[in-house]
Amino acid sequence: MSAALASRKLNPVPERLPVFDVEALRKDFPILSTSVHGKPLIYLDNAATTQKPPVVIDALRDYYEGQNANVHRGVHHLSQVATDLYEHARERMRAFINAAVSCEIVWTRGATEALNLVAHSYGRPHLGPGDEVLISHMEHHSNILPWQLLCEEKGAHLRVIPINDQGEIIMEEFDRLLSERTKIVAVVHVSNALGTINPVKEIVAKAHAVGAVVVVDGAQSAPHTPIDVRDLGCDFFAMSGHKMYGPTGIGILYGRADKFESMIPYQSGGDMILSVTFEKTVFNYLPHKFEAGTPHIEGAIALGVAVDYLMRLGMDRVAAHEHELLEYGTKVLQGVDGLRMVGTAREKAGVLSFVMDKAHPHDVGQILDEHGVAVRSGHHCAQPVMQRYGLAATTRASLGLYNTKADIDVLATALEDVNRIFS
Ligand code: 7TS
Repeated sequence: MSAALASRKLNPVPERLPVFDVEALRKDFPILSTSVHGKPLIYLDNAATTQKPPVVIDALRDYYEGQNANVHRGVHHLSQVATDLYEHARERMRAFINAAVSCEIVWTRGATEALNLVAHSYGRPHLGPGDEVLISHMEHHSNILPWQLLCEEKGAHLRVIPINDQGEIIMEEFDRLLSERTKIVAVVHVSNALGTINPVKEIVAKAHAVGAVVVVDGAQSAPHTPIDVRDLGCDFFAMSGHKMYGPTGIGILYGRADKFESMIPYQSGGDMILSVTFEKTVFNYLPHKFEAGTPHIEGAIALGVAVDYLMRLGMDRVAAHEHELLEYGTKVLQGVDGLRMVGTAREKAGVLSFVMDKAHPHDVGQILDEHGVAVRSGHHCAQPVMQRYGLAATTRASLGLYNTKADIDVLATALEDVNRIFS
C-alpha cells in the first residue's frame, strides 16, 4: 500500500485549522475564479448543490487510478483497500453527526433515497388505517411524496403542521395535531425555500412522548451547522453529499440501530445477505442489509474527504460565517426597492428567498445570470410552501462557506439593474 493511501486510511479525525479564513479557503474552489458571460462567477445556489474542493475531486481520481475494486467481496489486495476506504468514510460520517456507531450510517444516493428508505422499510410495516403521519407545511417534495403515497396505500392520514407568515412552524398547532394516532413525524431541519431552522429537538421530545418516531430531513442543515443526532434525539436523519461539498449520487441515512435492526430492507440483491437459498434468505448485518448492489464506492470515499474538509474548518465556524453573511444580506436586500423577503423566521440559515414588485422571479434569475450571479428561481421543489404565500415562485440566493459580503454586494447591484430594466 502506498504511503499516501496508508495515511488517508488511517487519518484520525482532522484537526481544526487555527482560523477560518474565507479568502484563503476560496482558493480551494477554482470554479469560483471562473467567469460567466464575461463576469466573475458569484455562486449563490448552494442549496441546490455546492462546489467541490480539489481534495474531493482528487479522492475520486485517486480511487479510479489506484484503488478501484468492488467492496466487501474480494480477498485480493485492491478489494480490501477499497473496502477499508469505504468503511473508513462511513466512520467519518458517524463522527460528523455524532452517531453512536458507524452501523447506524447507511449510504444512499442522497436525501431523497434516504427518506424513501424510511418510508418503505419503517413506514410501510408500521402504518395502518387511521394512523397519522405529521409533516410541516415547509417540506421539500422529497419529504412529502413518500409519506403521501404511503398514506394512500395504507389508509393512513397525512397531517400538515401549519406555519406562520414568517415561515415558522406554529408549535401550538403541532401540539394540537400530535396524538397517539401519530406514528411518524417527518420534518425538515432547515427549509430550502425559506431558510427556517426548525426546533427539531423540541419536536422530537414531544413526538417521542406520544410514541411517534421522528424523521429529520437534514439535507439543508448538515452542510451549514454542526449536527449531533444523539443530542437531537431523532430516529432518522437524511443527508445529501452534493450539498456538503461532496459528490453527487451519494448521501446517508442515519438511523438508530434499534430501529434499523427491526426493519426489513426495501431493496434487495447482492451484498445485503448472509445466506440465500430458494426457500429462505438471511439478511446481512447492519448497515449492509440496506445497501443492496454495488454502491457508489468512490462517492462515499470522496464524501468522507469532504467531511474531513468541513471538520478542519469547524462547522461552528462555518455556521457563524454564514450567519454573519445572512444578516448582512438581509439588510442589504431589504434596501432594494420593491423587494420582499419570503421567509423571515427568527432562527434562519443562509437562504435569502425573495420576490420583486416589478419582475417575475425567472426574469430576475435571468438578469442576475447576465451579471454572473447564479441563483435559483422557481418553486424550489416545495410547491406547498409557495402556495402558503400565494406565490408560484421566488428567487433564492443560498449561501455557502466560501461566499463573502462582496458576493452579496454584487447581487444587490444586479438587483438594482433588474429594477432599472423593469422600471
Ligand atoms: N430535502 C431538502 C430540504 C432539500 O432542499 C432537497 C434538495 C432534498 C431534500 C432532496 O435532496 P436530493 O439531494 O436527494 O435531491 N433541494 C434542492 C434545492 O433546494 N434546490 O435544488 C435541490
